[in-house]
Amino acid sequence: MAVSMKTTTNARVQVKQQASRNGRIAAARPVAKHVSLSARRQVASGLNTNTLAKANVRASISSKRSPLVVSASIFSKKDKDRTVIITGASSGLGKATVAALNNAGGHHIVMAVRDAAKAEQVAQELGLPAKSYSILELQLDSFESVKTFVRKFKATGRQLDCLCCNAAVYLPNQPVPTFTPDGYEESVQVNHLSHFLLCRLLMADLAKSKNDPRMIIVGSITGNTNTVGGGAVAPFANLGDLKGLEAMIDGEQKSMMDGKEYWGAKCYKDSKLANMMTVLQLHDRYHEDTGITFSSMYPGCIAETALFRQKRGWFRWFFPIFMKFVTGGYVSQEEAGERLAQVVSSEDCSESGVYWAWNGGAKTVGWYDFSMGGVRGAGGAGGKVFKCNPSAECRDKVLGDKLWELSEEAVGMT
Ligand code: NDP
Ligand code: PMR
Repeated sequence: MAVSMKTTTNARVQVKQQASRNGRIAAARPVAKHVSLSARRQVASGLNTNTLAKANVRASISSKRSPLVVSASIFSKKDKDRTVIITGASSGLGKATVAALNNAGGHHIVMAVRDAAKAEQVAQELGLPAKSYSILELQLDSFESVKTFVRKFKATGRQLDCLCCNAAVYLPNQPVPTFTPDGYEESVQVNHLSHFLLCRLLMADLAKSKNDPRMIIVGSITGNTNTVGGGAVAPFANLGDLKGLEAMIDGEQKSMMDGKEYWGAKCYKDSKLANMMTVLQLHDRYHEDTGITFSSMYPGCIAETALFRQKRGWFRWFFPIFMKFVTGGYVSQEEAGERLAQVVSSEDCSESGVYWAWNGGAKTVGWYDFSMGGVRGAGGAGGKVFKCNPSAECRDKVLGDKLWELSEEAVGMT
């Protein structure tokens, strides 16, 4: 059922509805994944009112070390508390960012998570004061869940000051793709499409903020092919002509946005490229009218997070060592959290349309300088924030427009 690029939106929607009616998507695509996802959903319980007792103990991240980059002083220009939504706040970079913002003070954090019970545990572990956070369920493999999340957030009456799209999945070790109930390959929807929808649905609210509104989508060096990390290690991020995404919208059994054969690692890198391209599009389309600061960032290689859960044991053991002592790209979770917190609220990162990275690393922790002066292998520990140059593909406006339009179609905004 090939439909050309010129197919009208209505025709495309009809094709997709027909495909769903035929049960083709549901029947042909693996269902096991969905069973476990829905089981997880039963645990998650929507808006958490923080009724659990406050833990007196400050967790390791907030107490064992003093803030390195983020200190209360960098937020001193803010006139009142900022409300920040962070997706994937229950693990890795998201969790460390919550800790850093809590350290700095002056933030109410909305933890947008797939597992509310896990997030509550994290909040307890970090010793978050009860009024400084709330927990809202967000299943990024479902557009309906994104819409419900937005409705529930709006119902809280809070003025949004920053949306931080951080959650992601990396599925390098599976022979076949997993598909969401909406019919998209999992990393395409979780990492890119659902965040795209979230950004669009919260744009008007964010634009009302008088407290330095910001919208962030976390990118990565591995989606940026003008770097050693992204341009020298296959597979390389590349969206081709987006025929695969177009086919997915038409209800076809495609898993890669470029339309090629499934390769889990490439799906992730492509999704990161899409994240960074989306930020440039958001900046071009909305910055002038809304005053919102749109940013992407590469936090460094946070080699010990659960992102690598599909990798084998030896890789998870060796990867941090390799990143520390060979490439110099390693950064601890704590420091990565401070970096993202910087993009959330620091004056250092108030320019819009920028892909931020941190200079340093190889010279300070490695035996060989892969960093090529900061740009190519950028992201090691101890660095200073700088504006990183996105790849030519990332800056390709024609491709960016096409990605934007197809993403709108995919999430049902046309
Ligand atoms: P983690 O796996 O620790 O965190 C990912 C988060 O996403 C988790 O909180 C997870 O929830 C959440 N998540 C996953 N699937 C869904 C879903 N379907 N619905 C809702 N939430 C979901 O990885 P990292 O902290 O390393 O990754 C965070 C960000 O940093 C990502 O955008 C990643 O691309 C980026 N990044 C990471 C690098 C690294 O070296 N680790 C390098 C460059 C960028 P749960 O807690 O329930 O598992
Ligand atoms: Mg990569 C400066 C060199 C550099 C940097 C900054 C990264 C970042 N990596 C670099 C180099 C290399 N890596 C080299 C030379 C190799 C070959 C040995 C290599 C391999 C490698 C693997 C197998 N690297 C990886 C993997 C993964 O599975 C990770 C991945 O691609 O996830 C998508 C990964 C990463 N390297 C990075 C970063 C940041 C990652 C983590 C993933 C991410 O982008 O979020």
